[in-house]
Amino acid sequence: MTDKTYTVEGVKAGAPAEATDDLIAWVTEQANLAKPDSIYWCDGSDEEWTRITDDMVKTGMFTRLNPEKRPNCFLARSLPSDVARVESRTFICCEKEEDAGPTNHWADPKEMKATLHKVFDGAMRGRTMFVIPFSMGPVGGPISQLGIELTDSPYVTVSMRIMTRMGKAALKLISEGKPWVPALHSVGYPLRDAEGNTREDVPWPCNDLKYITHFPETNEIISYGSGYGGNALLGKKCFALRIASTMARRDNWMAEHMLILRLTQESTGKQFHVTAAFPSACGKTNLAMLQPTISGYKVETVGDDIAWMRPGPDGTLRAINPEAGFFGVAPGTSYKTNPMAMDTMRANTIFTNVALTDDGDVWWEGIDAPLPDHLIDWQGNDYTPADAAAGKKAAHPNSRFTTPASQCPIICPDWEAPEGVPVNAILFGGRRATNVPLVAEQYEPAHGVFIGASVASEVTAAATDVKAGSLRHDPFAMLPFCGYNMADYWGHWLDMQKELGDKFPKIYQVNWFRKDENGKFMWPGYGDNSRVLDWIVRRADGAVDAIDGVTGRYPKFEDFNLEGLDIDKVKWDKLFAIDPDAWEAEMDDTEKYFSQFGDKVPAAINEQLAKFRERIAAARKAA
Ligand code: GTP
Ligand code: SPV
Ligand code: MN
Repeated sequence: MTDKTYTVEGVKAGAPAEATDDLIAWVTEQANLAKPDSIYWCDGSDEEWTRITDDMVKTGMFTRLNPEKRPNCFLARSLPSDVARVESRTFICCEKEEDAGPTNHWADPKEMKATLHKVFDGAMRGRTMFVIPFSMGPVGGPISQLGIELTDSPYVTVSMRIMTRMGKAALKLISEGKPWVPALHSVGYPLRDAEGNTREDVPWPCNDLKYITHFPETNEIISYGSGYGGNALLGKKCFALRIASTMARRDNWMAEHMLILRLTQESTGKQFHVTAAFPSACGKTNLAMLQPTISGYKVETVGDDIAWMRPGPDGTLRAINPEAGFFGVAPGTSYKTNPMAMDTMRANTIFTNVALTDDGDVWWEGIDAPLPDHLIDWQGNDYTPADAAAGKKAAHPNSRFTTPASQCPIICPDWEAPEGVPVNAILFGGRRATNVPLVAEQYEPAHGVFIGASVASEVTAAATDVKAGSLRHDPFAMLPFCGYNMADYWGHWLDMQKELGDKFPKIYQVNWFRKDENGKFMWPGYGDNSRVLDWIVRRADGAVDAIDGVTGRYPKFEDFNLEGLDIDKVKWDKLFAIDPDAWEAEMDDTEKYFSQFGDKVPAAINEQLAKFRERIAAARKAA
């Protein structure tokens, strides 16, 4: 596309006719700094996808999978130093440090821009800079937003084609003057230095020095040094969560780390929409594509990771999925645990850091197929059952599939409805081996916000620099993703509840991960989580009572559908057991956690903490 020409570093470059002068000026400025050899404007076409992926196969960045088993699918292997988000190198750059808050890494915007200017100087030498216009949410929708990512990574470019609405239609809206978020990205591995010395490219270029930076006051994103996931696909966590959460606060909406699903009650045809926030790698994709094990319900997927929610004209809260694809955790995904995800990724999918079978298919720990005699592991080495016996993993624990949402067999017919779906219930969960019961309903709206604010979860492999397995606070599953002060964010939730009144969805705490004294999960999880949804729907209908408890309102054993499960009253009581001492300790810890936010903690949240302590005291007395 070379309808317009302009000059970069004294060299003529082209742009499509829709590119405005402002946009060309911005692209030119970044190109003069990063100094790519060429600039390519993406149109989002199939032909473009084929050309770029063919090229990547030629250069060795991609391995083409067996076209008979996985048509139009590719495998990428990253470096061990670049396998997940790096929270310690993620920065919120705003004028006042307190606006980033104690849970974010803060940097002064001017100083950070100066630092980035240095590392970006010449960062793209020897490479192509891709210009990626994209829409988060259906193009032109009232809740949707536009952006442009500049990147020197073809991997990022083709991934953005799956994860966002990328190309011509988004550019057209930008050319008409719609606001857009600039997002600059480089892997930080130029192929030539300032003196003209060259080096060969590598299959996974990146840099040991990494910066993932956000400027919420000017809606800008700049990312350097990583090519992986949320560090590099800037529409996802950087835009749709960190920048969008600050936009949402200013503009009265919500940007959340949540899946969205539709549950249809087959007997009545009634639809019920649920959103759920769980920390990274804690089961959002699984729940979003749930196959109910009880009869009478159908689940359809709207989104698996991010929800943008706005009050609709009828006063209900409406949610859209701003993404167009799923970037899902591969290990543990199988026809047993998530058949719909397995079917989604049969074609047109990018696999990153999974193992390769001798017949050109993929393999990972927990997939249906047994461990073959030979594999190529995620680092490109031979892998045999002896390696497995030695405890080595064939696929990286944070290996992922990048796949179009439209291919999901149970994608909701309204998943692209521009005005979103009305939300009826909101779930918060995490991996909790102890303390937290299977399900609890809020006592009142502020209690719901308290439930979100006090989420803690065992850390997974989704970030490289946090100790896996340890328990950490992850309020609203937004700890790594909130673009402003976390306590102000709780205040924003309380404000939204006030605005919507009775229409604001009821909040539930769930935990699929409680373990017994032998370290075994007590709840079967997966498809059986439909039983929890069933109870929530019947609560909404006013069809069942609940029992008031310490953490919230619990189902009665006799009301809950346990048909076909090996769960008697004894086991059930263990799933809901409350140890007052353990909860006292947990509340002490929560209070200490809250105290770092000082007087920013909303009064309503401190009140909920006090009420919680009263309920513990009452439980002690009753015991
Ligand atoms: P991000 O994409 O990182 O935000 O995470 P996610 O929340 O979408 O994670 P995902 O659904 O991919 O989580 C996968 C992990 O959760 C796998 O290890 C699953 O086996 C596990 N998991 C999901 N649902 C359940 C469940 O109901 N019970 C148990 N025990 N494990 C589950
Ligand atoms: C998460 O870590 O919550 C993810 C994966 O969804 S990434 O996009 O890499 O952040
Ligand atoms: Mn996520």
